[in-house]
Amino acid sequence: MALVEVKVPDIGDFDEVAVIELLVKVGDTVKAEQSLITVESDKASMEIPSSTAGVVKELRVALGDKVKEGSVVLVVEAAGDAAAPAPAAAAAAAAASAPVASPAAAPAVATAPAAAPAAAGPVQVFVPDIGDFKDVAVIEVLVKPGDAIKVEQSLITVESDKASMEIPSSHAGVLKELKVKVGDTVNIGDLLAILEGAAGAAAPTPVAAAPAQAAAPAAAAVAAPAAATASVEAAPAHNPTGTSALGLPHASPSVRKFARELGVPLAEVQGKGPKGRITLDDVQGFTKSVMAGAVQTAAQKAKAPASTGGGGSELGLIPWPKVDFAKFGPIERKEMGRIKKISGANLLRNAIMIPAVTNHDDADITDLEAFRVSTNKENEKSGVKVTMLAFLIKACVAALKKFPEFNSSLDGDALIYKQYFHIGFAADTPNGLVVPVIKDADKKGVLQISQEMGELAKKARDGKLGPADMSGACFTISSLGGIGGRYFTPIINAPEVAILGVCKSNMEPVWDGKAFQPRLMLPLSLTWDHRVIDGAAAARFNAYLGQILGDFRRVLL
Ligand code: CAO
Repeated sequence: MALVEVKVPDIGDFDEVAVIELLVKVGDTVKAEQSLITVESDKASMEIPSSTAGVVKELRVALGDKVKEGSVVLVVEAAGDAAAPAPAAAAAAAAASAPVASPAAAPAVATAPAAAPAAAGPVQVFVPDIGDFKDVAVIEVLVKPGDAIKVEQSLITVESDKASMEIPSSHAGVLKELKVKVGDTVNIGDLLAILEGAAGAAAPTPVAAAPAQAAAPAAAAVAAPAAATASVEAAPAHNPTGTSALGLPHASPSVRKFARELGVPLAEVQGKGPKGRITLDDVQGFTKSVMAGAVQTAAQKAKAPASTGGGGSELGLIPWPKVDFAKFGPIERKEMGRIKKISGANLLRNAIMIPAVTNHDDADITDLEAFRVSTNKENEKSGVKVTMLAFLIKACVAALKKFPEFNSSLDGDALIYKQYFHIGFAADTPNGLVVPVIKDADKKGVLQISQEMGELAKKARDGKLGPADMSGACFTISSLGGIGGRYFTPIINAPEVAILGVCKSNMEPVWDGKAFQPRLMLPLSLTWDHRVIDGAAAARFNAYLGQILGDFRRVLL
């Protein structure tokens, strides 16, 4: 069994390109033509194939090493005599099959549109010699009609299974027409673009093809300067974003192809290779994570409902737990109703997007409750019951007038101050939570508000509220007073900037300076948007509400 040194074939001007990926390791059995390493410049990446089949005995390059034509990549114990060409022959064979242009490229350069000194009219730009590549796919278009194009500026990116490269313009000028699009396949001599006002030209050298052209004396004179520049910048730049200079994710052509076949969005794969490069393992790992539900692609997230079951990972949160509840006991699954789904999505957005703070306070409503009870007694026959919530609505209107930022909404960097006073109130219905709105509460008395509330609450329970009944609120009150509880933290009903939560009043001993007095205390919980309201203003708002509820005559002031 012969030991064969596999060398970097003719990569022409790609002098000292960096090894960015090792695709095999010692002990691996490799086939002839199998890719061994990936090298990369800023405009092309390519895989270097094996010239012979056999078992890898020794790796002579490491990641980050610079290689050039003739550098020994590894030593292979050849599988058989026939497959063990002499080192020189191996290099030649590799050169012929390598994903770079073969020496045959030279004539093409000579026949490609030659330098067109100061051409004034339209100039055609053709696909130059791209060596052994046939029917390569256009994977990216880098320019658009109207762009001012410089000589050597990359126009498109093409990719085969072993290399990707940018095709530069042979001329400068304004791009009049691009003759290819993503998905097209191109070959040497295909018309690529038409430029206008073209002036000055360079050799039409696709970067990866340039080396071979440079190897041909006729081409060297024209092609060398630009191609040499490209290869000097060959080392893959540090790119913490994991994208190449092209804006493409760093990945070798074969990895790109693999990802395409699986439909993996490469831009979403975290590269764990050197300098964030995406490896085959990364693509496989990403695919497994998506299949296991641990990761969602951007497309999946876009489709997921903004509810507990679907969203979350876009915020960097761990996925919602999936539990087989039936394992623990009998269950019944019921779809949520329409209102719950809609209000759930709104609540989630508001809870996440608003920097909300809640202030808790108590209001002494002893006298107000006595007044309410006596009023209801007097009005017993009218059929309208005055509720505590109606007083609260009036009290809130007074507080909104005194603290106008509570009656505002955010609009970008501006605040919209409303000069009307529409107050929403949360109503519990068999179908879920709805928020009917008392319009122009500042212009209505407590009796009228009580009556309207009763009507709206009935409509809500009957599922008959229309959009007009539920729109336009400036501020919302959520009262659990008829049910119980001490305090809670209501969620702001965007685009409002505050909400008042009210719980059940209780008789409590309150110190009056001399003795404890039994007073009816109403727990208030004011949640406010900290982008608009400060804590001091919130405390003042609550204190003012307390004063009004303690002595309702203040509403008249
Ligand atoms: N403290 C003590 N008792 C109170 C009270 C309070 N803060 N508020 C109301 N009560 C009493 C009422 O006086 C009434 O008693 P009586 O029947 O003896 O007169 C009883 O509780 C029932 O009141 P109510 O709830 O029917 O009337 P309301 O005006 O207080 O509320 C409405 C109307 C529609 C807001 C209410 O029915 C409702 O749906 N509340 C739930 C709101 C809600 O779900 N909020 C949570 C949103 S966040 O998930």
